[in-house]
Amino acid sequence: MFCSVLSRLFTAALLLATLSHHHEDADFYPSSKLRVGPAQSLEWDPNGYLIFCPCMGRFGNQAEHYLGSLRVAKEINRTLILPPWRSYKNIPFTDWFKLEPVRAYHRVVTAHDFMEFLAPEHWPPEKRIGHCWNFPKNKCEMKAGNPFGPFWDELGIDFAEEQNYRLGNDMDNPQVVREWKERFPPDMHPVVALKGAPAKFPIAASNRNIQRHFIWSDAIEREIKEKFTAERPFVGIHLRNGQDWVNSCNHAGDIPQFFASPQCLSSAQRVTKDLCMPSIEEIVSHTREAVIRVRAKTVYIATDNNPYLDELRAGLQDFDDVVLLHLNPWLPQIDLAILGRADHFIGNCVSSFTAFVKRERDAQNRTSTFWSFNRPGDVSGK
Ligand SMILES: Nc1nc2c(ncn2[C@@H]2O[C@H](COP(=O)(O)OP(=O)(O)O)[C@@H](O)[C@H]2O)c(=O)[nH]1
Ligand SMILES: [Mg+2]
Repeated sequence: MFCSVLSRLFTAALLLATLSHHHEDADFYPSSKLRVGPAQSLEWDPNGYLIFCPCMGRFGNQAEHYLGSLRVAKEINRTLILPPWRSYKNIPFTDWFKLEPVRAYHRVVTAHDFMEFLAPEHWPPEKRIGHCWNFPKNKCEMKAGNPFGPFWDELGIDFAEEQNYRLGNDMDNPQVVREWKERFPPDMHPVVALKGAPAKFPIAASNRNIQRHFIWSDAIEREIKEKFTAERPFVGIHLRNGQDWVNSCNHAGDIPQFFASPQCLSSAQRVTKDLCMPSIEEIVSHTREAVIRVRAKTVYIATDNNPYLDELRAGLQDFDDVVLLHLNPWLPQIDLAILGRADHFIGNCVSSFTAFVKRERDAQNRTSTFWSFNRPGDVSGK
């Protein structure tokens, strides 16, 4: 029995070896293919546009800002120019997500289409105003430093002028919405370009369900179909434990809120170190419980650092037909998309990477639990 687990692990390790090398971007990114015109003719929106730089943090943080900004655009009735995601370079929105489902929420146009088809006539260089929150108290400098400079540079945008704005981001408050409209009338400000997202991190609870409009692109679907061939049912687990996380969690004891923690904690509860950094005993026993509950054939392990393969193998050795799979994909979005479709998901309540998966699963009515917080039995029948 142990041998069979070993051989399966060996297969998983082989998979790991073949999948973790970095592809040439051109193999994957649809945007690197020949560009074609927009799917529909682009008409200028007299209600104006909004664009921001998703310049804070990595994907999980950016996604929360993105959802919040979509809500702002909808409330102030401007078309959202979908900014590229910011990694080591700009990644067009449509490389990772479909456009049409977002359109079902609100009017949007990709930044590339906007710059190619609308900006030359309607937003010429001399009219490009950048807006910073609470400037001039702080310096504005729309393009100072990384990622700000490269983000706008890659879109071909320089600013002729910089202006101050000081508005709230609570879109549940009609007064805040009114103030936005007063500050930015569309005839004076056809395009509002913001240095940062007009949204909270962590995401406002009322904006979480906007995630149902984020559907993985065909390119991501193809990658998954090719690479994730494990047997179902499967349990997906997210182990956030890189050095940056270990350092952060040292500050996480007995505080009311930390990063994405409101996704599981009420304001009356407190963050604990275990919530941020679960023990190996918790990881093993929680995973075991999920395996039993969904009768899993596979445990899919996603992590930024240590997959704890040895510990999980030892802890699950009595389940002789359960395969541990750790693909370590070159693109974190592959992990996100796979975790999204697990039969049960266990994540880290403090992590915004987990939060992305949790929101997607909630939209699909799939069960999720958090390390050191709850157990599969608590969320059954959902
Ligand atoms: N491939 C992969 N990358 C991860 C995983 N967890 C974290 N990362 C990487 O670490 C980053 C963490 O930053 P962020 O997304 O802001 O989430 P947070 O820091 O956990 O709130 C991610 O964007 C990924 O680049 C994982 O399970 N798989
Ligand atoms: Mg982060």
